[in-house]
Amino acid sequence: MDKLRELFDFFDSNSDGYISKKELIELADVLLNERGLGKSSRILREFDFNQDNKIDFEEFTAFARVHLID
Ligand SMILES: [Ca+2]
Ligand SMILES: [Ca+2]
Repeated sequence: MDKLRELFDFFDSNSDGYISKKELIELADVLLNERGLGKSSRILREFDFNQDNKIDFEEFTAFARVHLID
């Protein structure tokens, strides 16, 4: 799962260990080809399990399992 870690770090541009809503916009754009706040809000609603309004690595893994791995 090293690839996921790399991907996570890539989108965690300020390296605080979380993918914030702002960073999610970039992620949705690059990985899902969908622009805008709406998509990042949807990802947050779906995968922000502990509801701290950002995506940690564990939540990102769940996201990747659904959206990135066929
Ligand atoms: Ca971050
Ligand atoms: Ca979270």
